[in-house]
Amino acid sequence: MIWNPNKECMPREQLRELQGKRLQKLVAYVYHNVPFYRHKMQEMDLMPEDIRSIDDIVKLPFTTKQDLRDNYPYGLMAAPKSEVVRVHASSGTTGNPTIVGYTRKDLAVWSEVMSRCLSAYGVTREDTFSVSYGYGLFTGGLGAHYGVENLGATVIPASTGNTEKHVRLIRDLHITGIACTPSYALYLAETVDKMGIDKNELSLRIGAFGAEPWTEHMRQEIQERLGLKAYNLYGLSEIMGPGVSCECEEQNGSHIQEDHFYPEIINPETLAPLPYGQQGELVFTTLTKEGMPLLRYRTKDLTSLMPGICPCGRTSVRMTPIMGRSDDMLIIRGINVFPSQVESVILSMKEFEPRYMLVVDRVNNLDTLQVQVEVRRDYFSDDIASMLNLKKLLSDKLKSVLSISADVKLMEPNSIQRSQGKSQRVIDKRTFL
Ligand code: ADP
Ligand code: K
Ligand code: ZN
Repeated sequence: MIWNPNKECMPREQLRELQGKRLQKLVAYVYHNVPFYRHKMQEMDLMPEDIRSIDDIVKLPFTTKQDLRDNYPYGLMAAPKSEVVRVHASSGTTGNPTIVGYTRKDLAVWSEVMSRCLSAYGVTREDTFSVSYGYGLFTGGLGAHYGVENLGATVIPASTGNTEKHVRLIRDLHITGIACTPSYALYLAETVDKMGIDKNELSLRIGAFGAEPWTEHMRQEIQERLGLKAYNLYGLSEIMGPGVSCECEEQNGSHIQEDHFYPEIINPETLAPLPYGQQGELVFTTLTKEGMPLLRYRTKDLTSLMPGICPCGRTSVRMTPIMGRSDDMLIIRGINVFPSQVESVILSMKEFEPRYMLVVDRVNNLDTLQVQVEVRRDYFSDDIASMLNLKKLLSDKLKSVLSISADVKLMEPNSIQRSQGKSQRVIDKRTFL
């Protein structure tokens, strides 16, 4: 079912006209309300009137994650405080998280695009849908939650954790749909097995999976083990949260909600725009956002836009699965982790050499993070109790900075391999392709 055929199936020329109008309005809005953008445009000798159609978008300045950090917390907010009704945050490298703010209208748009995604997966008002993204500052939980409610299905705000209880709820409440990370879906499948429950006792039929890259192979495995159809759900907090793009029944690329989020692909080195079909960095302009609108936000996600119209009837452009990222950000159990976060914790403790290695793996379908770090000679000892203490101290600090737990492995001085050229600090044993 198509939730909003007027917008989702709009003829392309009409859509581009709408995007152009919305862009003009947006540029005037940020020029007057966000000093950061006004100054950038003035530096480029650009006035809002210079933007006449969507094609003029290439004249506008880019926005980066660093810009969000530099303007922490509210510097990029365009709406007055009285209009902002919700704030979300995602973790940052240096302790400054990036903050995003939403007006009432932004939340309505978010629910709308999430409902479009759920409809595309085949969710109806008859479904009982469990949201197992984390609820809280992350956008996953609440974002999916209000989309389900807005559609009229019954939402079960399960969040993450307490997986056995969740499995019982899935069985007893006849839950038919679930939104979570693909790795959590596999963990759920394992728990189902461990509890001795047959997948045929469950009524699951639809899964909305995202927040981290996943493969076709993983899709097959999740589908097989949970007895449902697994769909991709993509989004990022800076642009909105989950619902920026989603697969339809064709499962051939994810439709971008283009009337709200205008996508471009650029060469991440030269910043030159690339045509449909070519892989590069995905960039979004939030055409309708009021709280914290962004011009040409560089997502760091590598993908391509697909030429051609989808047989499902939607005219919005599709993106291919995310191939990776152009920066060093790792996604572990759906949470963004930068090696530099680990580094800053290690460097803050006198007991350690600035020598460390992050080993990321997937064990029993769940991401694991091991942090290997060299203990300074003066602090290294055979006393097990003191070593265990040190290990715990570092684990606790890492947990509070990363929001996920890491397995700390203390290493003898000089035991971590020195690299020849560019130092390699991450070994990611997971394969996404
Ligand atoms: P959230 O809090 O919703 O996880 P973040 O802003 O913390 O949002 O993370 C967004 C990033 O997560 C994206 O830029 C992308 O790298 C990754 N991501 C989200 N959805 C998907 C998906 N379906 N496939 C691959 N990567 C995804
Ligand atoms: K994420
Ligand atoms: Zn389609």
